Amino acid sequence: MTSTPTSAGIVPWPADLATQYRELGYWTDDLMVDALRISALRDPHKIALVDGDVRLSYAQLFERADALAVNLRKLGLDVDDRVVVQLPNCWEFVVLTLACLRIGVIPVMALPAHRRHELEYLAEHSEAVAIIVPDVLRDFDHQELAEVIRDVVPSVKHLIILGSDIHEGNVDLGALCAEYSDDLSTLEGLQISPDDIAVFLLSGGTTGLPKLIPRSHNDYLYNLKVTAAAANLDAETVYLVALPAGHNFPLACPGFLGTFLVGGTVVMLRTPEPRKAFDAISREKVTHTAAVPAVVQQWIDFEVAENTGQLGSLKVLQVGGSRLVDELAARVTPVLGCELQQVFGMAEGLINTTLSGDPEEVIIGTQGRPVSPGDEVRVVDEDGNILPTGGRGVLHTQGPYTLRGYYRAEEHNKRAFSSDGWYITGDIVIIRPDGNIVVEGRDKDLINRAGEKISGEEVENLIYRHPGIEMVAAVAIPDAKLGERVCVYVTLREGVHTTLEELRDLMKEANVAAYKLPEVLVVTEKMPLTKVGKIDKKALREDLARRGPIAPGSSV
Ligand code: OOB
Repeated sequence: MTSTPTSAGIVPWPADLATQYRELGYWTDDLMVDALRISALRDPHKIALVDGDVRLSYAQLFERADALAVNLRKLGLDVDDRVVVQLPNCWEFVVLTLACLRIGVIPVMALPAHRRHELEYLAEHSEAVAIIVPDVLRDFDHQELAEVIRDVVPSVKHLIILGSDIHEGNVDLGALCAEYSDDLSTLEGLQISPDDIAVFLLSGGTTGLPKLIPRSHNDYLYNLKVTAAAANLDAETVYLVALPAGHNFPLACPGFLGTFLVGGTVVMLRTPEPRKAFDAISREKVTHTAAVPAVVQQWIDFEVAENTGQLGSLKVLQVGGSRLVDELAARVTPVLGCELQQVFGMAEGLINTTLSGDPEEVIIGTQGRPVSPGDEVRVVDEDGNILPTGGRGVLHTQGPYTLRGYYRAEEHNKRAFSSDGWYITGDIVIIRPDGNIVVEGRDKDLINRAGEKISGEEVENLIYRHPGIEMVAAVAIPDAKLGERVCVYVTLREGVHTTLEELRDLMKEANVAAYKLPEVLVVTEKMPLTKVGKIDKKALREDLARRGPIAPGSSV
């Protein structure tokens, strides 16, 4: 691979695989935005993007993206600069993504719930030159937080704010999208290679803070193509973005970018809350959308209770992010009247899906199979042996759109990848003889709360700040609504007491995303330890199972 500006800290694909991916046509050496622009040129008057009353044709969408790109260049942003993006689902998010792709600026896709703890680290680790956030959202002052971060992270030069209350010295994102210029010369001749990084996604992260996942133009464009084909997207598709748009799933699997690739229409909605989502689906005649199992549960309950009949246009509901239990899977088509597509994916790359036309038993009982013939998967036992078909173990993968290493994470990469460079997913699976994968559990220190991934270690590090805590372990407690919640086990120093509230307050003071706060506390006399002296989380999970249901908010 040639040395490109982003190559520092990036692990490239081995040369032989890269050659193979090109020969097989997976990598086309196109830039993402050039591929997307073809849809715009095909039918410029077609509606590309809907956000409430805002309706943008393809021509208007790309005009705004160009305007923003020119204005970002004017601000001084250059190829390979990184910007931390934390925006709600809105048309500006889409315009910004396209503008960044156009000028080789790399968005770091933060999540709406992230707070100082996460954002400061992301800005620092990516050496971001700008932070792009709303002024105030859901009573939280994002602009103020961005100012705090700018003051402590030297690389951050610009705060670009969405909203009406923009402080002096900060830049108005709305104005940057609206100030057109006929002079697009600053967009010409930029040195962007298709092997360069197009976006940084965030890993769920099993150790401490989230890792940055570099996605190149070649790999991510291919990701769009294969997932769009697997979901049967075409120019008639109306795709609803209801999950946070910076997540790989609604962003690119196929998500809003995949919908543009085929010339469809994207509808942005700020929340998957059933009443709003159902109204949007019926108003815009949405055909495809993506949800996590916790949202599916809400939608099914809502439809059963209200009998809305609003989902007549919906053809495909993609469900992924965490395991969809078979009982819920079986209710999707009867209650919501659409096809179910299970999606077992990861921001790191590999996407598996069931396909339309699969037997019902496959759609309900499996998480599907890899979307690309270039995806390689294997199942490995505890001793590192590759198991024969049907064996239960950890899934390893490599392929044309699966990363070879996290960004600037040399030590972590040694553990997250096998010696031959395959990504160790940490998911415990069975691959059936027909190729479909069933996710049975996981072998990674992570809590999956309604699709949001929480690192056990990160929670523990924060709770260890409490001087009275002797030992702490964060584990998943099963939950009917969200799949899992965070439970912490603690042992205390002599004479110390603590409460769930106190530990939650401690984490709030550390300014972490609220979804990471523990919801159940178990105070115990003694932590179970493994032979090597580490806390035995398997024993803790068994202990939780023995205790039976514990309501969220409880201490026991
Ligand atoms: C998606 O991506 P991430 O990066 O937030 O999380 C990946 C992890 C997987 O390794 C697995 O542990 C879990 O989330 N997961 C599932 C699942 N889909 C994801 N576990 C069981 N069943 C499923 N269907 O979550 C993601 C990215 C792209 C598309 C869809 C989901």
